[in-house]
Amino acid sequence: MQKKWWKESVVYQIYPRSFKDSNGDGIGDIQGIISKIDYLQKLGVDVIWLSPVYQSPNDDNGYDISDYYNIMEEFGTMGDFDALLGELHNRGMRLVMDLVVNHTSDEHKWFIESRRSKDNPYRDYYIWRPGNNGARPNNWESVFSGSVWEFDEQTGEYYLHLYSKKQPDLNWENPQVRNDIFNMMHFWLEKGIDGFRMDTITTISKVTSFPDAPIVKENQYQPATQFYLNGPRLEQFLGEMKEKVFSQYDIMTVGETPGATPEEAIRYTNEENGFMDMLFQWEHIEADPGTGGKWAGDSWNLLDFKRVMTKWQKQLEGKGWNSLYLSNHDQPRQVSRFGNDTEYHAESAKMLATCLHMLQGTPFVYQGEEIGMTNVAYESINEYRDIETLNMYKESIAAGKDPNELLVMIHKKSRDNARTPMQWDESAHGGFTSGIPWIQVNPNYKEINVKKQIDDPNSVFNYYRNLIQLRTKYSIIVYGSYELILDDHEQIYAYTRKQEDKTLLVIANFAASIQEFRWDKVNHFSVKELLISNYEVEEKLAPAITLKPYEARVYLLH
Ligand code: TEU
Ligand code: CA
Repeated sequence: MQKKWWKESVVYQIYPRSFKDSNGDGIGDIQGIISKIDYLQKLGVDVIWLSPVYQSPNDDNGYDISDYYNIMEEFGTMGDFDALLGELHNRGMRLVMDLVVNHTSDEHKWFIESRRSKDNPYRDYYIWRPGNNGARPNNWESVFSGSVWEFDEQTGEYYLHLYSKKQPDLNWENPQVRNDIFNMMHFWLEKGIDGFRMDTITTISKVTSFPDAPIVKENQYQPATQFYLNGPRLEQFLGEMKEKVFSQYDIMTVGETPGATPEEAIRYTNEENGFMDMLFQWEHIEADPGTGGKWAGDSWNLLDFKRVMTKWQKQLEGKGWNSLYLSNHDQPRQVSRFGNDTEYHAESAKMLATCLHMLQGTPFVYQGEEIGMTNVAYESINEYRDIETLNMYKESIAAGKDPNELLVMIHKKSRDNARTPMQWDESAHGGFTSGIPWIQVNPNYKEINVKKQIDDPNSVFNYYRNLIQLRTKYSIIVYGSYELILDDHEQIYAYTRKQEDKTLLVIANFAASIQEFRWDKVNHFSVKELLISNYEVEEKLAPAITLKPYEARVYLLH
């Protein structure tokens, strides 16, 4: 297996709007990020992934870009951006940008031109179709509710938008579109950025006959991922991107790939002829992302989780590379979703981190995760900001659903769970802003905040710090091979990592109850070191040990 800097790194994702406001307008910004680099360095992460900071009307918080070559005014200037990049590089840290090229904003100059007339030179930059006897071209459902087609009066045709109607999909079939995108990527790479996180990259190739999707649910519009996920020309487009752009730089690339299988992942990420370094697989966080199953509820259980993680660990081993994440700006907070955000808040936050960071792959920490930030439950829909949440709510209310039931679902799954302001201290709005934040802070900021944790050796923050340090000291954590043990245990996730004559044993109790860990192979080993644990425990490892609620331990054996 090749050694690579991005395999040895830990990535920290910043959602700039919610990270730190420097000028009191209630919106996080680049100067705010710069003011927290010391903090990030203390945590020990070495790669920062910035969610989009490009110019945008913010229909989807920057994932709708109106100018790829400029910084969003609310976030600062290109000068601020250059300063951030310089500061990070001075400290030996790296910066990865979000690459959002499945779509642009409808306020991008290409789209403004495109919608003007059928013979405009930019017409084919987007996907236009005539109506189907006065109806929409097909029945595909948008990820953000409603149809994927929006009628445009000016030319009497419909344009495709998989996401919001203010996010028209680019037409990747058009070689000029690809060229313009590749040039834009060079612009940022020439500035010296260290890679890209590629937003919804596996949807750029569509089945261009746009057939109706089969009816699988009671709704006017139907999920149609089979016609646009991993589409017919995807690998050709990615191959071109690699040849014309990626291959010319020493960078890190990670694709967002909902619904990808391990087979696809190996094709996309293998070291000889893959297109990207790693991808975000989805199986462990959403059983059924393609059918709008997100709001339907969680069927999460530990046996499934172990099975899915093990499948990805084993199948990619030596062939591709895993990214490791439980949280991002689109997902609920991990401690609320998979752990226990009340009685065992700190214990379960640490346990989840241990379990994830000891797997093979590159760990991603989402802002606030390192202090155990939790889901939020606003009482009124008026406090929500996320377009996906608001569209779903409107559509469901129109269909006669009960608003209280909808709020329950939203409390569990809304993307705004991850987008409440970063909790820096116990002052107003968690120290995020001196003004009024664009979205309300989680009311628990007085208990959960950076200031309280930073000097407390037992805090979640310092646990993350220790975990990240371990990675830099023990190459077995990066490169060791993975083996699941106690396969059928319903509450304990335990596995080993092996490298030469060394073995790492990772034990994580996912339950709020006491569990017995019993492993007959213990006798084959002797304990070299207890590397980390989230309770005070003795170094020794017996064939049977009693695990406290959410207890986690990592042993180095030989
Ligand atoms: O998300 C792509 C994606 O697959 C969405 O379905 C996403 O999972 C959705 O948030 C589910 O709740 C990316 C970005 O991460 C997301 O923030 C953007 O809204 C989206 O692309 C459009 O750019
Ligand atoms: Ca600001």
